[in-house]
Amino acid sequence: MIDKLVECGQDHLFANWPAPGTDDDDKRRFLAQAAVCDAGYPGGIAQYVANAKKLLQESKDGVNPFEGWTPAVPDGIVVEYASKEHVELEAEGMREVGSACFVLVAGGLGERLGYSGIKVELPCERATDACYLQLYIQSILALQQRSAGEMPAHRSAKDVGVPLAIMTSDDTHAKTLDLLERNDYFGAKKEQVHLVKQEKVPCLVNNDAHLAVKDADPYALQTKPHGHGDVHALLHTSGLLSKWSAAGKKWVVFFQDTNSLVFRVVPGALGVSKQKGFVFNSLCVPRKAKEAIGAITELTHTDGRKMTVNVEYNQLDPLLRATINKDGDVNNDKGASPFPGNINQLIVSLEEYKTQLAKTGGQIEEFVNPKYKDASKTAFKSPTRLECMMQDYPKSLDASACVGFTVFDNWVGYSPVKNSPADGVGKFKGGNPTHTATSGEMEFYGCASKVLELAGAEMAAPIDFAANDIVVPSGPKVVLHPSFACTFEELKGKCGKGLKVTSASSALVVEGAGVKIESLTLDGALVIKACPGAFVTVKNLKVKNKGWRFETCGTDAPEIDRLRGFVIEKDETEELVFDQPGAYTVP
Ligand code: UGB
Repeated sequence: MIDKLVECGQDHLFANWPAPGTDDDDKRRFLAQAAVCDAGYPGGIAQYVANAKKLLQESKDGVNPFEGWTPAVPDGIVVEYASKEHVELEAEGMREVGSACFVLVAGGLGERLGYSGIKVELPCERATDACYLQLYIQSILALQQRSAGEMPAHRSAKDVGVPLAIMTSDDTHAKTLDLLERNDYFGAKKEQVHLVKQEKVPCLVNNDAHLAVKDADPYALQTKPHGHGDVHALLHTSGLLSKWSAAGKKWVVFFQDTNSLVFRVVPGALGVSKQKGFVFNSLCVPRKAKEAIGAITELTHTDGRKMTVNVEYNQLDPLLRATINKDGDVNNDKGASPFPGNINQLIVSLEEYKTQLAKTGGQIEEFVNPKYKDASKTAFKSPTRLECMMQDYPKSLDASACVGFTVFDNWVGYSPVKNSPADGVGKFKGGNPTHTATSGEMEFYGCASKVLELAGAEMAAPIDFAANDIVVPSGPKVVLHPSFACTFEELKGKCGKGLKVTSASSALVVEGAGVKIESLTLDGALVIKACPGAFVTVKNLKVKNKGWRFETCGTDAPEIDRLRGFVIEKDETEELVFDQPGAYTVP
């Protein structure tokens, strides 16, 4: 390890080492850490240092990564939720879902949110308190259950159904594993869930890519996360892709740690991938100018090359200013950026993906973002590191590869929880989505309510609700458990016309594939739960009770409540629980 480091110009690391016999255990500890970094990076530390020197030089020289490229608004597939086209796409997607594998990237610390735990353990709503990981796993299990007849024909007895891989990091691994173990994997088989851990990369102190040691410990390298792009190399090196391919799987669906709506759009988007033959399909939503989501952009080079890729939010403005719009990243007359926003829900075709990764080892184009002390660009304010992003995968593909994107509306596809209450206030004042725990919870209910409305239900209109100094629309608090319905058509067959929710303060929770609501008038709180095998028809039911109150809470409340700024007081709830299989009619 010492030879390796010296060969790539890291002599400084050993300059102050005392003579043999002194600090030997610390020296071994240092080399063990270096060996982990070496093994965790494709090509090892020497390759990392070589890549870093090149990128740091380019950064110093002010090389524009988009030199020669001109952006344009790309054409994609725009899907209107609940339209005839969408219903057909969902049907197509559901035929594919048994051949899908899911990958959750959850190695990020979520510094912007300021939560002390891991993001996937946060409840996405307080009505049932289901956390993100629970919602995701139960959504996958619901899809798996619907697709039982569509599983690859040659699957082996060992096949555990629709698999989920979770990329963790040192910051999130132990807590993620603990969350799964404590909750019995939320109903999934243990062998169905695979944890792959990304390693951090060494920090760099100068343009020669000298590695940094910690101020307080000269025998420890300073390291930082390398970005979500690591997921590709990890899926390759862990052998998961080969395993999934051997099990007859065809698609890999990537998603992020806190988007409670993602599974509403997965079946339709999978249908698009299948129908269009996309080897790479990014899910998008309309984007507001300057919103912190990447922009899908068509780039054309002066030499004739063309590609449709994500341009990250911090790069879009300078690129537009330097090329087609002196005002940069601004809204059009419809109040939106003309470029669709990448929500990093990606669907790739497994065979092509596996073949491509076998060629590249999963290496993704990297970037470096040093903060210089002064114009000489020789010293950094603090050590920097190389980073990579998972959405940059198509940059490694041939121009002939069938790469596309699918746009859904924000209300149905995208509601992340990324920002602290304080940052949320700034975004709210600027007229932008806040992406806070407050908006995340209300948008989750709002989406379910709107889907019911599209299915024919009469839902009370939302009213304004203020918490944590932001105002969000708050209609009926609807939670449709993943087991209830996977597609719009399935949902419409179970609930729609005949449902009337008369007050915005009402709450409706429905769990179980066997529930069917033929006619119900609700003014208050109603929870219906049916176990597998219980078929419950709700007919001519009227529920009126005191229901639930959403009350704002103070800064002395527990952290999870403080993040959203409110608590639920459940004054009165009608509960219909069916825990034995059978056929029931209510009342
Ligand atoms: N993540 C990891 O697993 N490992 C890491 O090292 C870093 C992150 P952020 P970001 O949809 O809202 C992305 O930090 O990077 C996981 C896209 O780049 O929440 O600012 C982490 O746990 C952007 O184009 O997002 O922006 C989380 O699940 C846009 O799509 C995920 O990676 C934006 O997300 C994203 O990490 C968005």
